[in-house]
Amino acid sequence: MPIVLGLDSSTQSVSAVVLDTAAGTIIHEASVSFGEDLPDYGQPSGFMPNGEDGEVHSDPLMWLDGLELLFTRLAESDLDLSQIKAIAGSGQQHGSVYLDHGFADTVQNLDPSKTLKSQALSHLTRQSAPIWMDTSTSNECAEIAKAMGGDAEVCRRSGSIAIERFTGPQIRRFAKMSYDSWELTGVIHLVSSFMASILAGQSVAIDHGDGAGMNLLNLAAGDWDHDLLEATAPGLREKLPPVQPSGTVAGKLSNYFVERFGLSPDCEVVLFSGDNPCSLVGMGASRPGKVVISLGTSDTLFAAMPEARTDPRGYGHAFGNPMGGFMSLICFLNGSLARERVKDELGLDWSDFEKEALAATPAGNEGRLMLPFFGPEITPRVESRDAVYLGWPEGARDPASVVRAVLEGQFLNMKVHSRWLGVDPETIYLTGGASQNDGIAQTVANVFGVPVSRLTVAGSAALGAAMRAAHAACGVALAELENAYCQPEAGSTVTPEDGVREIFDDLEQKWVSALHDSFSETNH
Ligand code: XUL
Repeated sequence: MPIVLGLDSSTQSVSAVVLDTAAGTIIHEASVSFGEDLPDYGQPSGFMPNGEDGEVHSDPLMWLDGLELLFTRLAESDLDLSQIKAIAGSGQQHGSVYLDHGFADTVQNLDPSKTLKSQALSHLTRQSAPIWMDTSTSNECAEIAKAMGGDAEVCRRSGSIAIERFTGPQIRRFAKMSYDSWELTGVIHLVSSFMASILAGQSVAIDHGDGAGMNLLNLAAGDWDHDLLEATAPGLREKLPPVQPSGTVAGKLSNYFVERFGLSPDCEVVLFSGDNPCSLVGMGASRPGKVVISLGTSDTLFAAMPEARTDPRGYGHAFGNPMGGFMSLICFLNGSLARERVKDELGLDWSDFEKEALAATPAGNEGRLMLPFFGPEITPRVESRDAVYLGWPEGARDPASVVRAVLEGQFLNMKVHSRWLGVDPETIYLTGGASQNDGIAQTVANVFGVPVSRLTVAGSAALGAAMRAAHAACGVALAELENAYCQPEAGSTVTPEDGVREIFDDLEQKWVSALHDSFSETNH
């Protein structure tokens, strides 16, 4: 059985995992951090700081430089890259790249003696790519909803109400604000399909998993929705790649990677998907039954669904499940950046964060609570500029209780805003950078009142991508891959502490009242 490569082009880094599916092992992992490895771009967290009006953009050329550096590192390792039979990937969702009509030709004829960046540069009709953290498109969301006869209709067709970070509203804003550049645009790619196009040496399709995060795909039809396209921007149909099932083999690897890094000309490229759909696969959760919480730049909660169910309040989304059917997803913007802010403000390092702070305070924080929204939040939809602290004596916010409060506040928020799924999980599967932290896992178990399990691999998006490559291009059975790669780490399961259920039932009520008292949630 074959050796396959999974890539993950995420907000802060681009990373790789290589699987030997015959041995059932991970044989290599590598990563490039945009902030640390490519500091000249001035994007320490992978996006341009200080965007105006809620804009958050990244430089797509930085992603290409990152991809190239990643392959350089892979080629310098002791791996024989010519053994890789298939590649698939994952991309941060919703981000969009705007390219001219010449891109398709250039990508088919990439010159191995030049960098990717130098060849893509002149084809960008928009120099930067809006990413999922962008909240600048409230007007466009309202306009799309109005044209469609209301948000309920947008949700019924696309699986989500019109959402600021989703690609359709972002496209509309670009078409409105920069019509000349819009007219020059020949193709709009998602991060996933852009990276896949570079690898496959052709402008490839968008997959059902990531395509559903655009407010443009008709979920039931599995194709672009004519009315949503019309409501979004003029001439949009001609600028979108086709949509295809996630398991589609796009073609052979571009000669660029063969010549430059020694990969095989027979290596196949499978369509990339979004990071959450890929994580669903990497967590062994692509068949219904498991609920996953992923702790990353954003935190997400997701589960496979046999049918597309939508959130009546508009907070959750239905996406395509790369293995067929659908998945639900709820995204929380104030994820690891909020946790890091607390950690930095209090001058802690990660071990303090976990051990001292949580050990020094009781579950439930003696009723002290935080609404942990250090910036705008999308679930719930609040325009916050700082966290709200309740229950501390004046001027006496000790660091330990603040640490506990940010974690309990984040997980209470997840619990409250995932009820619409109607799923009572028996176990929660935790992934993402912060999931390795025992204190954080314990807090999730306490707040949700169920055991928390962790898998051996932290990067479930790259793993899921690699599993998709093995399944789609090499015919390896999903069950076999799940047996090998998606088992809980021995001894890693954390169960709720005794007697915490009542404490958190009580705290949840207080937390919900505090939310209503402090913010009027804005919904369009
Ligand atoms: C999901 C979302 C984020 C990004 C992070 O809707 O916006 O989880 O996918 O990369």
